[in-house]
Amino acid sequence: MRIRPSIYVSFVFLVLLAAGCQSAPAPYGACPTPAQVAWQQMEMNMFCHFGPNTFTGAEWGSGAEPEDIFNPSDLDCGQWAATARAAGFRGIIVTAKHHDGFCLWPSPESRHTVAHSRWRDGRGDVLRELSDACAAEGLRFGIYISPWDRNDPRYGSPAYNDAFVHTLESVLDGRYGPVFEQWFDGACGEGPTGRRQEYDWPLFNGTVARLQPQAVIFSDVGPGCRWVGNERGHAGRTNWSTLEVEGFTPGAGSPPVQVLGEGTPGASHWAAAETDVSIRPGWFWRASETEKVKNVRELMQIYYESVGRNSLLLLNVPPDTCGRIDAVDSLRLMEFRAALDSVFADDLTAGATVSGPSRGRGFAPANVLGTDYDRYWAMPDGETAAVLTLSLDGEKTFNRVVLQEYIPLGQRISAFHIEALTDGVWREIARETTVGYKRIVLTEKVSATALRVAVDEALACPTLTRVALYCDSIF
Ligand code: FUL
Repeated sequence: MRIRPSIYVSFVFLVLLAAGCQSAPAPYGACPTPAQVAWQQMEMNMFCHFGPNTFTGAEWGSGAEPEDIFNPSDLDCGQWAATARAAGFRGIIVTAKHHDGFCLWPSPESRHTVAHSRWRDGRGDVLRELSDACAAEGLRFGIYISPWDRNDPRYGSPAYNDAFVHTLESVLDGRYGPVFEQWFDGACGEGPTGRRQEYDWPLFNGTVARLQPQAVIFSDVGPGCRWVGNERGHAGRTNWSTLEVEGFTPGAGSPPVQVLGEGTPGASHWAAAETDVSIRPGWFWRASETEKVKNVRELMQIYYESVGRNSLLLLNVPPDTCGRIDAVDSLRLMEFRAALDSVFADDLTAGATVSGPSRGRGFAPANVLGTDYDRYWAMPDGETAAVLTLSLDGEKTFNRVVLQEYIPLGQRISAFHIEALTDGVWREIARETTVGYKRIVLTEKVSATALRVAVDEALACPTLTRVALYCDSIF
């Protein structure tokens, strides 16, 4: 006997209903692609500014530097990658070509490259060594290529856009393996002819998408992820991963920096914020700035205000003239790692129980405990406020509350507050707006036996995949 599909669907629905199982909420608004979710889960990556500026001390090279100026005495990309991995970074992005136009690989499109330098008799290739080193350390490999080029004589004419595509092709065609992020700087200054370029962004983005479809493309306005709007290391306290991009372009045509820092609620495009900041005052290594390497307190603050505010952190740690990460920077990174490990060692929700409303079986409040990202709590459709109560396993002292939404279904929560139960009295300890992939709420030190997480407003029924409590006694 053939069962009609509609009867079959109704039957399955009735069985699920009888079992009390609910379906997942429908995705809300703009949602991240699986590649964007995987990118956000990296949380911290290392940025490496390296090139002629490392040897001249300039921040923006003129493009007229002789190729021979690039001559690292002891390039050791294995040391960059080992340092990055030990510090807890998940990937490295290198300035393959900065504004001076010098290419760290033998680009066939240019004469201003490692192949025309005396370094390793013109046979060196930083991208080859770094991509191999990243693969060996289990790190993902990313590329910064500046469209602004102060060396290329074609810059300022339509021919440059085609040349730039060939430049991209010679890096992204797979010869250096998979690239997880393509970083496009919005800067658009004058080239050697004194002219500015009209960038063909659809052509550039299309080239990356064609050659490395999984790569997340960074620019002021995405399409993969967006600039956070400052280089000081903090995202907006309110931070939506959605952004209105209609009518905007990278660079001079980008949205105001405050919008970049906060995103746009309910907008039609997903472009989460990336916070790029340097461990040193400048982007490139300089002996004179070694004493100004940021201290652990500053790095922790940057962490809380980037990763802890629904942003990815891209921390620049520039290699020196030897071609190695400076020992001072490396030591600081290890101290930073040790601090993170000590703060986040013990989740004080261990042994807690959670009560509250939910969508039903499969989406229970208890799903906010534990680290399985794909098990989450959710409310029924149309219900946009709810309170979860955590009964802690005895009295716990904490000052960091970590919340995480299940972003594959979109970012939803727009207002929440937290209360703590101390000596039988409930007291509000935080009132904030967005959560997103990860929110670390900084509170005063609280000793409590129970916690209420109240979602006050959401754009659609809220989800939470994690509530965790920690005590930071250092900062
Ligand atoms: C900026 C550039 O002008 C800086 O030199 C640096 O590369 C920074 C990450 O982006 O736009």
